[in-house]
Amino acid sequence: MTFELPKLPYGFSDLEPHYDSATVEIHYSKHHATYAANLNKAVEAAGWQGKSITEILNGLDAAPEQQKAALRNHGGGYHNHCLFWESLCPKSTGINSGKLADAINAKWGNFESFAEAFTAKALGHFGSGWAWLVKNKAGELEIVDTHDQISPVSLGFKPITVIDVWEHAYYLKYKNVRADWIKAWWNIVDWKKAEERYN
Ligand code: MN3
Repeated sequence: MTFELPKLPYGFSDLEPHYDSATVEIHYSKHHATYAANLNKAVEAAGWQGKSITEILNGLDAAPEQQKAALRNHGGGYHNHCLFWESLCPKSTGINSGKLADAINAKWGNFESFAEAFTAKALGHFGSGWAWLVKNKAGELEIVDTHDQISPVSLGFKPITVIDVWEHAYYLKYKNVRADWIKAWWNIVDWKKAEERYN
């Protein structure tokens, strides 16, 4: 199996003004594409053709020693970005009802408290990485961050939604001000997709 860039569910400019078209285009067609290309090289070198991306990310311990880092970095980079793009939409509907909304309210009291906690995690992440809303092995929601291209799948979590806080994800528009990118991200979160993943 060759891993390919997934088709974006919107055009490069459709997330404006919250996510600028130049960043979306470069982020997708350069950064994400490079992870896909390097993942394919690592898969071939490891003789791991035919495995799915989740099989790869769940099975890193068993990877050939020389390909382990490449599979972790490029496999994670490939899959994290697939999840990231799928988690966005031109106009966020918010989340008012449904099982995910209930679980968020049960864990954090209300959506605002959850949003505060999630923003704090994304803002506080040191260096390159990601902040995630995940379901843990016990089926409970958690907010976690991962460094570089570590995948939450490799850590036993089921991803629900995600923000990329590498500088390449926001520097063109938001420069060094990660807080502004996080604030903008809330306007383009696809909660229907998150709900689908949660269920
Ligand atoms: Mn990125």
